[in-house]
Amino acid sequence: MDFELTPDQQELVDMVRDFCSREIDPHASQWDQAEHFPLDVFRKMGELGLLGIPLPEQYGGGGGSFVDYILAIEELARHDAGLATAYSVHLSAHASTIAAWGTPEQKSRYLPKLASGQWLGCFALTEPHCGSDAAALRTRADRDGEAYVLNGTKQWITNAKSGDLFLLFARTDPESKGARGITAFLIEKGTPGLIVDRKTHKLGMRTSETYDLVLKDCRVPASAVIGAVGEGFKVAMRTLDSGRIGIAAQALGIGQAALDEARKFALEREAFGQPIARFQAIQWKIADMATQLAAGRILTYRAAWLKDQGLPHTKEGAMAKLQASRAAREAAQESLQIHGGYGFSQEFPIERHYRDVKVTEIYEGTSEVQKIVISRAVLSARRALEPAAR
Ligand code: COS
Repeated sequence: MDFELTPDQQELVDMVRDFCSREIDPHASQWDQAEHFPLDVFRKMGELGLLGIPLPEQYGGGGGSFVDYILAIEELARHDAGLATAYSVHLSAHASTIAAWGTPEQKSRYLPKLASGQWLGCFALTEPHCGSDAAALRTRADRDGEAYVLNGTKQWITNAKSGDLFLLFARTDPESKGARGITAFLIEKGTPGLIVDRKTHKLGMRTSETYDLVLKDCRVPASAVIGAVGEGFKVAMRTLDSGRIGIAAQALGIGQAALDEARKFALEREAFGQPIARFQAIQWKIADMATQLAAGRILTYRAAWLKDQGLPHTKEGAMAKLQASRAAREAAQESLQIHGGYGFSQEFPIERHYRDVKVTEIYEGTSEVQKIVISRAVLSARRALEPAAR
């Protein structure tokens, strides 16, 4: 068992931190207020190699591990959680799915552009009537000769406005119900009938752009299918299995930022003649924040490590997300409380972390969905025999 980062991993974290302090920290608050997604800064992350960390080298990726990606997103989220959302969707939900399920043609056509940041990727599963119950999706893809014609509406699509390529899930068997008869497609920007529609104005993560997507007689060639026809739900679930580890890491980054701010404020702010860090009421909050985040971090790194070993990680990823997002939300809440009235103002970054963190308990599966995934794994007879289920 080894709990240390390798020298290369430490160098990666330092590099991301240095990049963020130069390119992101001076602007993060202003981008948040303006709901601005800084595409130019995102592309610079491509120049640094961050957008392709775990993608195969033969397609322009870095050939690194999933743990490396987790370390990068955690550090990025400490500085700008909205950019970390764009990063997670682009690399984990989108490009990594192409690497895992794409044909050689799809990989050579798309991965180099995605790894370099020339193209931006999106993931379109959720619809207005279904989020947690993903298998209830209604978007249709009807076969017409050598093509499919898609109709439907997708919601909560990160990166949609600036996006170049959409990984989208639709029902190819009109008779099917639930998880069967769903197929995944890769649809390029500019395809007639692919319409980026209403913008969603959000509580937090305001540096990531979120739009509805409407498909109106959108015709794509049969070669746009990724994975086998009818296997789309499995593609989506496998993608979310690892995506959730990334969201756990993102939550840890936000939670760490909240803890950092709490520490700084508590050491500087004086009340009743001494720094408030001297009061046990504050010390206990700091201790709880640090401990819960550390627990989330261990679960997150372990889930990422399992993925790197090619071992099952569905339950472990769900556990990581459940714990890390809860710890981070509580850390943001307590950090704001430590700041007192200042925490409620825009003068300190904690109000942004407080708004940003909430969605980590909602997207890529709510905490309640994570509990469904975990409890099913623990309760199933086969899984319950494994030591990891204890
Ligand atoms: N990996 C591979 N296959 C999986 C899987 C996984 N992690 N999870 C489920 N499947 C397969 C099942 O094996 C089953 O296949 P068979 O019919 O061949 O046996 C099929 O998918 C249906 O599985 P299940 O019956 O468990 O599906 P449910 O409709 O009950 O859904 C949950 C289960 C709730 C876990 C799923 O809908 C989910 O994750 N929802 C949240 C979606 C989400 O995170 N959305 C956010 C989008 S991005 S913001």
